[in-house]
Amino acid sequence: MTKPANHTLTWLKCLPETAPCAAKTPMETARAELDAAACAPKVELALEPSLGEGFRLEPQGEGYLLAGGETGVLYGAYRLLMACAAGDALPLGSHAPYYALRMLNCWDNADGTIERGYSGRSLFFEGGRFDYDPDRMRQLARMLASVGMNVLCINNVNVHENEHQLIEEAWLPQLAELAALFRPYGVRLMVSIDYAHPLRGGVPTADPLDARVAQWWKERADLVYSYVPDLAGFLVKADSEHRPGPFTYGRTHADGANMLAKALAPHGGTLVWRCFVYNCMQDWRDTVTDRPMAAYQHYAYLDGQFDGNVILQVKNGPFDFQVREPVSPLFYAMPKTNLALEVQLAQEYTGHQTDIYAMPPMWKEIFDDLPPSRVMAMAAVSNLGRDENYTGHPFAAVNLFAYGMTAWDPATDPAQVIRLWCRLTYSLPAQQEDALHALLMGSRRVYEKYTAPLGLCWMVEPHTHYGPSPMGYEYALWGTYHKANRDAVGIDRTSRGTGYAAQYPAEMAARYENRETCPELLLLFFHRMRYDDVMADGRTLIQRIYDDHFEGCDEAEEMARVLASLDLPPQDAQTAHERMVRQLRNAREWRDVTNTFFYRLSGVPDAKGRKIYD
Ligand code: GCV
Repeated sequence: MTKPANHTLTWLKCLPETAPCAAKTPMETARAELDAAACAPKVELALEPSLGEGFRLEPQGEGYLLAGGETGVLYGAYRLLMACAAGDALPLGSHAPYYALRMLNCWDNADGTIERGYSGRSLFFEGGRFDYDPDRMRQLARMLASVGMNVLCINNVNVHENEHQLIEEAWLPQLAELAALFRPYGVRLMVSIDYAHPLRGGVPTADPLDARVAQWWKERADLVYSYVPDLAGFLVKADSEHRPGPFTYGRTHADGANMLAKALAPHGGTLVWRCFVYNCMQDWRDTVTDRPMAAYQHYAYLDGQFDGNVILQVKNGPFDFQVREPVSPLFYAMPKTNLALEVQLAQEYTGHQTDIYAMPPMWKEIFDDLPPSRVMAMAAVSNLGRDENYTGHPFAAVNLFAYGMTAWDPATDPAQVIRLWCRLTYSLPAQQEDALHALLMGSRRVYEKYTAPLGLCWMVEPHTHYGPSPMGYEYALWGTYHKANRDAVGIDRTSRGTGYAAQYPAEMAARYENRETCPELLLLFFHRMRYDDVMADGRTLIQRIYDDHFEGCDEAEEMARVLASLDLPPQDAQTAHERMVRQLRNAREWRDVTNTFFYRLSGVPDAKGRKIYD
């Protein structure tokens, strides 16, 4: 394969340019990183297995003692080096990750494409086979370990023909080679599997309660683990968007997940089962089915029925990674089940890594509503690809960085983590660093303002999900409707409507039910409102929609001015500027299409007399 001339290092600029390649264990990697770093103080390492993934840093003589389990020491070394580079206080004291599994899910296909990928082709595959640059893999492993990620799922949850081979004899030696590159960084691989794989292996059914199916998976797991003994486990998308699953056999998802989990259990593997299950063939005339209710309906009643090594992976919101959604009600409904929170770094609905969209403030809102203790693991859909800078837009790396830090500690402050990324990535004068920081902190809200209003969702260009299309999903099969007419817009999801709000605990349900207490930015998620309904600040809904769209677009233009004032490295500056031109085009298109759409329906002019096309 062709190697890019130079692998831009984003926040790894704070480390020596080359990743250690001779180290065999995380402890050896930690030693090599510390020895190679110019700025590192004298550090003695001590292995204390009882600390596991945690570490303790304390002064010792003229230097420091860094004690930890194998990977704990490595995490400690990275935190220490990052603190040195940023000029921050060293992370003295004891530290341990909040979640045991901190996963990155790549949606990479063996043909080299990436589903919803916006930073080039796959880092792992090309032309229907493995194809990677080992140096780049080490750099990637280092990126993940430096912020505490410990599981990398390398293939798409939509498993196609070729990817079946990942757990077949032909590819297992190569999977083992790849795993060996990540092992010294404490990163374990995971693979997405096809629930119906036994059908290809001569078993006439994939019924989870059929002994032949369970036996097939047991033998398959034994085989896979003979090559990769520390594989983290399998990731499964079943009965979702045309993927096969237990429903075909009249079985529940507990039946399916537990059968697979039993095959993994002897090897210490985890079965991660996604809960993104809904009817993607809905008739828009059907007014009873309300898509956000689906996950709860499919899973809540199964609480307590899953094996100990099953984790149900739930998207943060009940729809699908929209700009603003409430937290999925499933998180409150399954106290006896292991749950993982799934977020999406790939900017599928949030600007394709063209528009700037820093996610930490959004994740903070999720954790404000969802106590971190409700979940036991975190997963993020990757935004990585073969582009030289890994993430397409150089600023999109902030999301990868912050995700790792947040999965390590959900109390991570968005402002601080964004500040740290800015500082480690760019050595900007203080004023410019402040400007970049403010730009990133505000970027999500800007994007939100110029796209669909107040939690309405889905006014995007179908399939690509970039750019406005107010009617794009209105008569489609996906269960994503806003039902705008000349008087009103939105679906009533209260007890007077679909009843979705009742899936939440009583206090939250009551908050959402009532228009006065419903968070303003979610009003159109929960309520159908008339354009002349008056908002808390006295504006009508229609005026609020117009104002947000004009403001969002103006703010994007201000972002462009700020960007132009920053002394970024030439390559990053060029990429960011090119993308900003497209972001501005996008913002204007969203503003005009959305405002015109509502103006044509409502006939209400803008109270401030700004240009709305008719
Ligand atoms: C991997 C959405 C995306 C799909 C994705 C799916 C999922 O529907 O558009 O590309 O498929 O989510 O999360 O499984």
